[in-house]
Amino acid sequence: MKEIELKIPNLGEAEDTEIIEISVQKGDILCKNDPIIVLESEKAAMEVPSDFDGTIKEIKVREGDSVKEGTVFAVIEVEEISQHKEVKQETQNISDKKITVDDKAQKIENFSIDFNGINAGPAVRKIARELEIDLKKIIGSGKNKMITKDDLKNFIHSNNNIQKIEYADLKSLEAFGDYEIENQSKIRKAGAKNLTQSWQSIPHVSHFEEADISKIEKQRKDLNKISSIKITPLAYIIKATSLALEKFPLMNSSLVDDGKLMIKKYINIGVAVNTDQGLVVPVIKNVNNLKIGQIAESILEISIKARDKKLMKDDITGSTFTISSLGGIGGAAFSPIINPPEVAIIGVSRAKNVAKIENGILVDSTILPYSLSYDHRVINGVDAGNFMTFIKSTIEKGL
Ligand code: CAO
Repeated sequence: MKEIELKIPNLGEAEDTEIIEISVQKGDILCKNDPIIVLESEKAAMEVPSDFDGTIKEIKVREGDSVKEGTVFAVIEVEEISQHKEVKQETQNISDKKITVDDKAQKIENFSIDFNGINAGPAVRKIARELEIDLKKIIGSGKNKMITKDDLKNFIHSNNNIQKIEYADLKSLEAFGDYEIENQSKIRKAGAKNLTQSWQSIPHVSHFEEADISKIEKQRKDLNKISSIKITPLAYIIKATSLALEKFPLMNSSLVDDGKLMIKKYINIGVAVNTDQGLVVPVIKNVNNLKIGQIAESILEISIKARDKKLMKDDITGSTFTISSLGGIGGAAFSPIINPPEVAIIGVSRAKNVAKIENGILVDSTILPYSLSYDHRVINGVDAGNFMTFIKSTIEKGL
């Protein structure tokens, strides 16, 4: 038998990752891919599974510990690898060593760049975290646009009005009755911070519209009779939105650097999914190439992954536009908050059955209310009106 140390894998966003659950204990017999711990970063919760069949000999971490790539979190006892495999492993190690020097140089070069493309050293990141400053807003003056301490200081001086999230004072509320205190998950806390920042820094306008979905409802119900997965109205809304984003690329853009407009030539739609840990926004990539059934499949897949804490970095990054649907729950209308660096978001409410007069005849119709919140620095009312009207006519024609 042989003991192997299990280490935290590359998480892409290794900073500030916390263990929220340890799923095994000493003596547990595991199969390869059985979950061992659950990590939570600011963007998602994810399971770290076992790479081996074996028995847990030791757990080296506790719930609540912060960890990063390489941290040893457990020791597992596995069957000795055969000699043939060891020789192969040795050869592999030698060839690995050949690339070590170059690899190290590469790592040093990339050390301060995270997956968001922010180039800053640990000290600058620490101060930024403490002061809740979004480093994405600072243009670095160092090599490879590295953000220096001076860049950070200058940003702080010129943004004296940065507002922090406001919290009520617990003491002042204690006198009025019994209560209990609940800790908030990292995802909820990060969500609160991002939403506050978005609301405070982007001039939001909301535009409301309704579409008659009677035609697509009939098609959807017919499809559901033969489809192995449930198709909801959301799949149609995502499809219509992707067509509208192709026609109105301004909606598929970001304000970057010192105010330039980056218009993206790919359409990746983030879908807000409600989970026990809070709201997460997994992304359906290149939606415009997908058919309704494939979109429905993707919605199902990402929501299962989100709720099972299986989302990886690639699942939650790269969205160009977001849709938040409360259609399964209820409500007449709402104005969603933009998910930066995007410039607009659609909110979908619950469809209702109404009697409508069509060519002088009273007909049963299903009407879907939906809304668009947009960044008024980039989009004006006419753009928003055209975009929403296009979605309406696309849906009403039938997809
Ligand atoms: N109007 C009427 N009915 C609707 C509807 C709409 N706009 N949208 C969905 N429905 C129906 C579905 O057809 C389904 O009906 P049946 O149970 O009869 O088949 C039911 O409502 C439940 O749908 P769903 O919510 O499971 O599926 P979805 O594809 O509409 O949504 C998902 C998937 C992942 C987006 C959703 O489950 C979710 O998490 N929504 C919450 C998102 C959220 O919190 N947004 C708020 C962010 S702002 O803080």
